[in-house]
Amino acid sequence: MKNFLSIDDVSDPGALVEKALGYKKDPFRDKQLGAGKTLGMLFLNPSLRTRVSTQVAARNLGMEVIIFNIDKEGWQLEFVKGVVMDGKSTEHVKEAAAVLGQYFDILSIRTFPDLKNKDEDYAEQVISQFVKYAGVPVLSLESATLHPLQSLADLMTIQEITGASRRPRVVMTWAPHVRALPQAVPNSFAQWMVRWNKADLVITHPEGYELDKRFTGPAVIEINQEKALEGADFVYVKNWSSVEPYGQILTTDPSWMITNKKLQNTNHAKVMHCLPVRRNLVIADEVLDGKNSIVVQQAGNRVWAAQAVLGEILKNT
Ligand code: SN0
Repeated sequence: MKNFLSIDDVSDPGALVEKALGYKKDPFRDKQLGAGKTLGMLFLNPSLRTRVSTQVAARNLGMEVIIFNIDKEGWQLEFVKGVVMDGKSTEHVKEAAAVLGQYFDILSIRTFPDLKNKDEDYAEQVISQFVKYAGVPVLSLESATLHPLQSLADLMTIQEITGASRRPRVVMTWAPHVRALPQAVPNSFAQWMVRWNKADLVITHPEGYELDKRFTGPAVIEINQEKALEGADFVYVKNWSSVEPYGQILTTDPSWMITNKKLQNTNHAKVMHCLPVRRNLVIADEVLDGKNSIVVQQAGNRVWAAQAVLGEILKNT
């Protein structure tokens, strides 16, 4: 593996899930693999789980980590080519990425979309320029349209709970929110689930919240949430803003919130969310505090997912 930007960088998702589960059982089995290597972590946006779990994962492999909150502590970066830089931005990504590539063996980046222009966000103009100019492997810590480390941890969690039993029914449901959020988590989850092909994926959302087909592919879309949830083994809850028109809140209908009543006709479904989650807006307290919630286990698995990916990249660096 060279870069890790999406599932397209993964030749065998099932094997990567198994590798992550292996690290969970034996965290230090490759503790020399990253000795003498440094991971740079650049944040253009906030992070809790991704930041800390990746740092722990890197340490388990013997790596050094340097974190840079470039949005708060760096010069304002320019990403547009050929502009006269007489405005707010001080430094072009061409120099910034190339320089950072001199300091690290692997460069990781978190960058959210602006949610203003779909073409720009979906072209991944921030992370793709780091790939172009850094000259070292680049690892996504969530980009404008995808969150692959999250998705790997999600699959790992489903695999861990399902084991060798029958193919589970996984329902990803939209839930209300007060802010316009990226589509990165649902896009990525759908893409990984489809490619992994070890579960049946159903996506439910109010009309108008259709995700880009390039990520959801053959997944079943059901706009009746109650019908979608019937018989679910896993309910993956997430808000996202609309794709068309881009980045809008079309409804905040509270009846889409996940409550115990909503879970009544599921197959004792386990409830997942990438976190952070706004209680009693997205998911009710009774669910998050109940026995069906696996959000903490899911977040815990972020370490092993990050370790599996770093382990793969380190093999080639
Ligand atoms: C981000 C998202 O992509 O939805 C990060 C998820 C890992 N979530 C948020 O930005 C939540 C913001 C909020 O105000 O609740």
